[in-house]
Amino acid sequence: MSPTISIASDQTHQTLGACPHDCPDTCSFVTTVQTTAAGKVALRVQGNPDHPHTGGVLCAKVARYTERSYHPERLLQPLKRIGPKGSGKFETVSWEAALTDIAARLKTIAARNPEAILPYSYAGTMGLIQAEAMAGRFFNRLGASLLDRTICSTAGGEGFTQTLGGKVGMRVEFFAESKLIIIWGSNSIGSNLHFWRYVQQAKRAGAKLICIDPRKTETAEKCHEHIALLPGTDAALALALMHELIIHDWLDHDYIAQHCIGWPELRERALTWTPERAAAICGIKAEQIKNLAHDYGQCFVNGQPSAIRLNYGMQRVRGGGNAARAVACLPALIGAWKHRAGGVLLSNSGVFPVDRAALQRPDLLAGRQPRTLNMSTIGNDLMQPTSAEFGPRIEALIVYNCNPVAVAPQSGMVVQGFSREDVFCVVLEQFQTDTADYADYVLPATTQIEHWDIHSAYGHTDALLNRPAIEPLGLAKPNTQIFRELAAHMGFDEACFSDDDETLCRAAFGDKVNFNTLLEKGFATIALPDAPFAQGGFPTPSSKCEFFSARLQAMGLDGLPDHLPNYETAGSSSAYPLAMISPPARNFLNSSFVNVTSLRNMEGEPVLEISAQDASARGIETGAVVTVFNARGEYRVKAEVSDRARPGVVVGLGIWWRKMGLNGTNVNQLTSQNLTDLGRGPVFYDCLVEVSLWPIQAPATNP
Ligand SMILES: Nc1nc2c(c(=O)[nH]1)N[C@H]1C(S)=C(S)[C@@H](COP(=O)(O)OP(=O)(O)OC[C@H]3O[C@@H](n4cnc5c(=O)[nH]c(N)nc54)[C@H](O)[C@@H]3O)O[C@H]1N2
Ligand SMILES: Nc1nc2c(c(=O)[nH]1)N[C@H]1C(S)=C(S)[C@@H](COP(=O)(O)OP(=O)(O)OC[C@H]3O[C@@H](n4cnc5c(=O)[nH]c(N)nc54)[C@H](O)[C@@H]3O)O[C@H]1N2
Ligand code: SF4
Ligand SMILES: [Mo]
Repeated sequence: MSPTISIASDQTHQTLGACPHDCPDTCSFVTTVQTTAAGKVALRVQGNPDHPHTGGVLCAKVARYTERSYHPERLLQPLKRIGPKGSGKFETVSWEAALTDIAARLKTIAARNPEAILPYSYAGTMGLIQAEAMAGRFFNRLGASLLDRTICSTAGGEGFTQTLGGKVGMRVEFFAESKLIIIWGSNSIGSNLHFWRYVQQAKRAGAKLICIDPRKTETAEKCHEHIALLPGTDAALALALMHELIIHDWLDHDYIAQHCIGWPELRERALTWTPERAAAICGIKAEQIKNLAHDYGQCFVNGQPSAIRLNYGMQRVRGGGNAARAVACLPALIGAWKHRAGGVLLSNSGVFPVDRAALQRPDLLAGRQPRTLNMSTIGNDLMQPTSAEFGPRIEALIVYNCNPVAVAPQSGMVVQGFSREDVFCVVLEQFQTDTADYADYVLPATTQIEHWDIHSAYGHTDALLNRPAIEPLGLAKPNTQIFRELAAHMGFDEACFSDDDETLCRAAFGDKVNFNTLLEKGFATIALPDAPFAQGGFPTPSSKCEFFSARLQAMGLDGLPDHLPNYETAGSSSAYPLAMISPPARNFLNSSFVNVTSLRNMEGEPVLEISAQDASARGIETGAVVTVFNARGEYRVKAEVSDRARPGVVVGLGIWWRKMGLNGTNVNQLTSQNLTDLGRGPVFYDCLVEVSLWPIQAPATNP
């Protein structure tokens, strides 16, 4: 089957692909390719009009994907470090020289203990093949340490798994039919644009929109109500909402009796959460909670569907897992699941029949059980000596699809770890990121229009196929090919290291998704019921919605959801009185695209949003350079006095590259390596700071 789907003219044709980025929308796209004497050139990338969720539209970032692929600073040759770590000084080397030396170094370390080698990756590409397919085989065969990939979603994911049984929920398209949509901890317009299209349809049909977010985002502005609570107080709000449902008897007693467990216990807990008690914690008016409950309760009374769109914004705090659990309980209380346009959606990634064992081949561990290290504490872990508890000191890092020096918490320590002269570091990258600056070898990787991949999604329920539109640029290779060749240099001769990328794509879903449909249309819809839990049947051990979780209790944890105060609670420290959150920027994708000039021009420069009240108390005006600091470090940035920030909360938007920061840092210089209550996730939005005009006498900086 040829990758050409239509002939647009003599010289151009179109190839179907999928957006690789860590975004709930996983768009289907069409690349227009021109064939020239010098080879194929991708002219543009556009949304696939035939894919309903994409609707022919891409976000501003990926509409400029060719600018990324053909960027003058694309890494196109293997590089070897010649300057000190972090200096970014490299010379070009041949693939053969690089792979020979890397294999020799890894063999020496593995001969002592392969667990001293750590793969470090996340969702730079969400593709199942360029992410962990060949890489998983390689590291399993090697017996390297395993990585717990917690940096984004494990707290909420675990909260949902303990309550509903998995990352499952409403089908996104049915939000268009909801009568009340609560957007909770998500800036849909910025980071889930195609969901917002369904919200617009619902709004036109009369739905009420409520946004729950400390920041007055572009999404909050367009909703009918905005509840600007303090970061990390969502569980208190959810419990007080339950309180109101109980005292007004806006409860679906049948649904609760048939499809839920732990109601008497949850009822008792919720009755302790009066709106007044919660309002004091959330920093809002009790009236707002009562109104929210009224709107939610009235949907039950009137038999109308109400839907909650959670995203990951509210679970990046100490109690994030409990907060997600509390919200996951709400639809069952009013029987919202009975409607296909009712319920809650955090992620639908759990519905995809991905055959991870076929891709990553854990059997290659051959009985070995390597330790698991948490990616969210990489700063600490790189500084650990060998010990019985920790195991061997980390001697080698292989980083791909991730930029930890910019995105991992408490970067002062991450940088210190990556600076270790005795850690051998290889980075597979498309660009010279903050992390690549610390590599011994940088290996050039292809972009999405240069390789095969296959995708599940987390904001809709279609599988997608991505076919290469052009040949790899320069000497760049797909991650899979790099790991294949590295395997050969290590002497790994298992047949699975010869599987090509198309074979891997076919193995991802086996016969559970029709590969011919993917080849022809670029996407295939997973067959699912319209209203998955209308009759209960949750994928929990009890098949019920578990208000009370016996599994959590068995782990020594609270069996019921509760509000757990932040590690760093606003107002609790006089030295650092402001809570800082650092949510995604609209024109970047985490730290990706920061180097694409047109997008950076739209985003402007790094800023700290601060309320007029907090700014004037510090003599700060828009445009002033301020220093944002706490005991972990300092970040220098321009202030923007803005009503997007509520009093007591400052917003450092987007994960800028450190090297573009005024003092070579970004927001993560300030965040901590504390972990969430469930899922061992990071607490990016549980972070107290102080802000002063610069220059000031900042306290001595601890890493
Ligand atoms: N344009 C763009 N899109 C993206 C990304 C990006 O960087 N840029 N990142 C992608 C990734 S990796 C992810 S994980 C997804 C999801 O990314 P999310 O983390 O869900 O990001 P947002 O949709 O911005 O929603 C976060 C919102 O939560 C708010 N928030 C912060 N703390 C709290 C809190 O304690 N409670 C509540 N209720 N709200 C809080 C923030 O102000 C922000 O508006 O987005 C993806 N999409
Ligand atoms: N302060 C703060 N920090 C955060 C967050 C926050 O909200 N606030 N959000 C967190 C979240 S939700 C997430 S998911 C993480 C994300 O953090 P990361 O996983 O690091 O995501 P990106 O910043 O997009 O970086 C991905 C890198 O992968 C590279 N890449 C893309 N495709 C390929 C490929 O095919 N091959 C190779 N070799 N490389 C590729 C890109 O060039 C890019 O440099 O950041 C977290 N950090
Ligand atoms: S980043 Fe998200 S919205 Fe943009 S093209 Fe990719 S999947 Fe679609
Ligand atoms: Mo994420």
